[in-house]
Amino acid sequence: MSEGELLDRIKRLLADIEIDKVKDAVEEALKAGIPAIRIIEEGLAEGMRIVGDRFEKGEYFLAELVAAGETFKEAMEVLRPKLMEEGSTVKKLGKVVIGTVRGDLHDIGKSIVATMLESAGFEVYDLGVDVSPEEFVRKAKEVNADIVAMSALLTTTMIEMKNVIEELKKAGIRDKVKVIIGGAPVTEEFAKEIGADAYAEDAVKAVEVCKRLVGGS
Ligand code: B12
Repeated sequence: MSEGELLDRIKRLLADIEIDKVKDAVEEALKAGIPAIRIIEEGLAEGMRIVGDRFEKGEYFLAELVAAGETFKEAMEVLRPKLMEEGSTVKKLGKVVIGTVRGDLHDIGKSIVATMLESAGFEVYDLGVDVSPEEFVRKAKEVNADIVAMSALLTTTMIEMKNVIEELKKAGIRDKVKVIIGGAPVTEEFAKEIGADAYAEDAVKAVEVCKRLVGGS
């Protein structure tokens, strides 16, 4: 099978919730020499997009969302060490506090961004999901963060990003940290509107933008 066919197969298997076959297909793609980040972005994430669309159309239900989420996470266990190998961990670029905002439990994309930043040389503090503005601020202060990175997948929780920025202002550290936001419903315009410093649409761009934010490239 060609690289394109292998990636397409992963996409299709995840989209069709063929859970048992996804991990094997991922391992096969790795054996074929496809970089982990391409397997994630062009295989798994594409498949996940289809799952989301089918859910929206009423063709899939919550059970399918859960199964696809779990499968993605299992595949990430195989891919995470490879992602770390593919990055350069030589110099420390800066400290990033990352989390999914309050009320939001989606963590797959956020965790990919966290792993990519770590493999690129950032020191990453991952606060997990459902993170309150106070928790973001507490951690940013504690570790003297350079960047606060927030993820939201629900239109209803995007507003929490603004609350975190307000909390950073209240704590008097807004000018000491850069704020980057992301997640499927988030846009560049929204970032501007709430006063964030940056937005990135995927994990590869997130690394580029974070390097720029700390003056690294
Ligand atoms: C898997 C999934 C779930 C899983 C999550 C499992 C987990 N551990 O994360 C479960 C089943 C738990 C779930 C629950 C729900 N979900 Co859901 N879910 C999804 C789904 C299908 C995929 C999300 C995903 O993981 N994508 C794959 C990753 C790789 O992509 P990503 O998250 O977008 O991340 C990339 C970029 O966005 C970016 N990025 C992400 N974070 C960050 C952060 C920074 C700083 C930067 C720079 C970049 C960045 O980089 C990532 C990598 O490239 C989406 C559909 C979709 N199209 O997004 C719906 C979706 C987000 N869910 C939805 C809904 C409605 C729900 C529920 C309310 C369902 C329900 N009735 O209970 C609950 C809410 C629970 C909660 N309180 O959070 C809706 C949201 C609609 C809306 N407009 O708000 C969606 C869009 C589905 C749909 N089309 O209707 N869900």
